[in-house]
Amino acid sequence: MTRLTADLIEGVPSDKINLDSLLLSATGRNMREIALEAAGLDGTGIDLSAYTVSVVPITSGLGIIGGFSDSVSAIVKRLGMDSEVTSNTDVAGFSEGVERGSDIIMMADDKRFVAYNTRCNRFTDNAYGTAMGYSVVLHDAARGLDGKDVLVIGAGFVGSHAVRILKDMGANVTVTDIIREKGERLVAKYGVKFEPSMEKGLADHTLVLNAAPVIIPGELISDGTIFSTPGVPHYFDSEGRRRAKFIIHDPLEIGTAVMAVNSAGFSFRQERN
Ligand code: 2YJ
Repeated sequence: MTRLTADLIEGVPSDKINLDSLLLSATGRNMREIALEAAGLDGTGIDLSAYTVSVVPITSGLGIIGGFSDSVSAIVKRLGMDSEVTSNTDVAGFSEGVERGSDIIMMADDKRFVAYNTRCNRFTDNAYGTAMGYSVVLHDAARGLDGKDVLVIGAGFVGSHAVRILKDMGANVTVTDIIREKGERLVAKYGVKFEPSMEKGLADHTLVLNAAPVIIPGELISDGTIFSTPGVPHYFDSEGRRRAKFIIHDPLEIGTAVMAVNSAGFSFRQERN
């Protein structure tokens, strides 16, 4: 999994890219609506302001990423939740969040980024949130995926979740990965297609979820392609930007928002039943 850097996320707390306007122009829905849809909470009337979140800075491994916890907290606040970064780090920070009575504790080390729901002892993670969020974005931007051909680039954690989610949405999924065995595992598991050549995959598709750390030369992109692209590094040249209909990417927010709302959904459903 690619490690984020302080410069990648520096614009997140101030919402420099204005994610809502990007999402609204591509999908007709804003971040909050996409996250509710991704969490299966559309139309339930869930009150996100009833949830409190603690974000715990984690020093293990390569350590704190400047601005990471503040970015996560800002994203969660934009959804309407109450959020604070704990003053302690690591285990002391987790304890602080629990003692404060927070409903959700969010924290990331170099391997996992999780949201833990203290009301029902369940957690959800960022790979799933990212795959679900970007799949919903592609679904909405394409005005539905049933029977449509979708290319997933990358068969890692996010790509594997995305393959399953997009298939469940009714798409005809083709996956490509530079490691053939990874792609073929998904073929065996989900009955999707494998395309060894990313170039050919891109030539044959106008709906693409890119979950790989790959920079795609514009000349490979088919005119009118919708890219839902969590992959970092994120770069499209001017030819790629000209050919693509939409390129939807942000460094942290879509995955984080979906995992926070997923986590709220655990206790919302439990308490409603
Ligand atoms: O608390 C901190 O500041 C750090 N321990 C954060 C570490 C963030 N983790 C990563 O960048 C991981 N590679 C996973 C991030 C997944 C985002 N899609």
